[in-house]
Amino acid sequence: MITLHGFGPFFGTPDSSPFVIKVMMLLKLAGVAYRDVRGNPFTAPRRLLPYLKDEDVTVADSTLIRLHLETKYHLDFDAGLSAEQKATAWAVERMCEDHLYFAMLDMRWVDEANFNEGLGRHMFGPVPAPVRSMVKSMLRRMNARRLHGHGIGRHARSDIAEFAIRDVEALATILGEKPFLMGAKPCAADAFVFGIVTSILTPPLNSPIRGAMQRHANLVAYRDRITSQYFLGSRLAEADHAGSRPVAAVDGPHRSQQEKRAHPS
Ligand SMILES: N[C@@H](CCC(=O)N[C@@H](CS)C(=O)NCC(=O)O)C(=O)O
Repeated sequence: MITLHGFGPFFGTPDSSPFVIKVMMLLKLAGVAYRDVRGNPFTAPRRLLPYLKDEDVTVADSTLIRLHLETKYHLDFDAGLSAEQKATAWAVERMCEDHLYFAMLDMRWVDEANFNEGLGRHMFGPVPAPVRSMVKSMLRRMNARRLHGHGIGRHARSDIAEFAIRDVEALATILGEKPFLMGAKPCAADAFVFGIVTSILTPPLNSPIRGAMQRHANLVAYRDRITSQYFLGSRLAEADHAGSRPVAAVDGPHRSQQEKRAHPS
């Protein structure tokens, strides 16, 4: 069975990382059974989570995981989309992964009040008390350096928010009244877009980015729709992070009956 290494649930979202949520959703769309365990980014193949183990293969990076699933399980998460829709979906996903995500990192890690209320309070329980505050400061510095290297971290927080709000407006416009980004069925890009939308909306952290997202009823409904369709009842939103949790696969829309027989979930 596939093992997914993530961080664990956070404030009612399936995981504190939108990239881990992306992989969870891809696995659910694929209809492939998996279990998720608490991973350690310091020992992860690229020092980042998520990564997964599928029999003797280890795949690090959510997009490489998508490609692995599509190849090994004969799937096309974008099946039925036109070439233009595929290109739009890819561009939206890149905007969210390579820009909006970094604005969210600033909101969660660098904004001190949000950090103390959110990650600082809820993510460091397993770290031994004597070194906890040192580890917190070290990780905050690492994330600030990551943002500086990206470039966005060189700006004032108000400018970062303004850039990110443009992303939110673009997302809301592209989604429109459709249930999923490209229409009636979820495609690959929905996996990360859901991850980032729920990560920004769900924790009660204070940021103009979250405020902008809350003002778009279609994005809130999108978060609620995907949560109830794919994540409720899977125990993922429970606060209990201990140990590994087997997760029931949800039959995905992209697998043929033949493929389901070949790879029973
Ligand atoms: N490109 C990677 C990004 C993964 C990533 O940025 N993971 C972050 C959490 S959201 C991480 O592991 N951070 C740990 C660290 O920076 O030490 C993917 O698509 O999987």
